[in-house]
Amino acid sequence: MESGQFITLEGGEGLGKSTNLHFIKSFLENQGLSVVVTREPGGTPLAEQIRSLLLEERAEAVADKTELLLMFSARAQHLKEVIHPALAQGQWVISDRFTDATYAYQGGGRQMEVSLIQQLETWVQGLFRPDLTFLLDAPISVSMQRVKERLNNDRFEQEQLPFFERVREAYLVQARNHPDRIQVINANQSLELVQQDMVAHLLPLLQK
Ligand code: Z5A
Repeated sequence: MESGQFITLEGGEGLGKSTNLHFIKSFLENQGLSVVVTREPGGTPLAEQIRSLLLEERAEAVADKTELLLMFSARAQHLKEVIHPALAQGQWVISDRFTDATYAYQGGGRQMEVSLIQQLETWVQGLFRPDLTFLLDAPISVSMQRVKERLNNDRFEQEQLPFFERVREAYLVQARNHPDRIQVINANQSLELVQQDMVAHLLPLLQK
């Protein structure tokens, strides 16, 4: 019987997932909770190897189906080794991305069939879903501005504007389909206001 809570952070590149992951961790630890932070793809030694396979630039084109299956392979390992054991011990788990990213990037960005993703989600996760998801949302221009100074762009960051527009729209569709779980946060405001919004959604979870 799982007793911790599972929180995920989602959104386009550079919108503050990593920054706010650390804020949420400190906030929860100050409430006396034990917190595990992790990320997808990745989170275990094997899943981190899969992450490298997925993100590295390579001469061979990666087939969309290969990419989708690798995302779920890494997720299966992550769930078994990290997420489920931590929750079972009463720890709270915060993940930088989870399955909503698959709907956004593989479903929206790569335009793969959503029903395929739904089938894999059910197969790999059963009924398991995050308790709370923060979707950091802003116009693509904001995201581009924040990441433009990076020297090494990964395989996803080399995509063109229409890809990122589709990713954003697919994330917003997920939020409309799961309004109780996914909280859309305006990432185009000061960090202070972003974090105020997050706290407002974390407080009810603490009362559960
Ligand atoms: N992927 C996928 O395709 N399918 C899947 O199922 C999964 C993932 C799980 C790796 O993700 C890639 O995997 C990702 C999707 C794909 N593709 N890409 N690209 P990642 O999460 O590791 O990589 P990322 O999206 O590029 O994350 P990021 O660039 O590290 O962004 P971030 O964590 O959201 O942002 P940040 O580092 O916290 O902030 C960026 C900068 O903005 C930093 O200088 C901050 O100080 C600043 N910042 C943040 N918030 C603000 C505000 N509010 N105001 C001003 N400045 C701010």
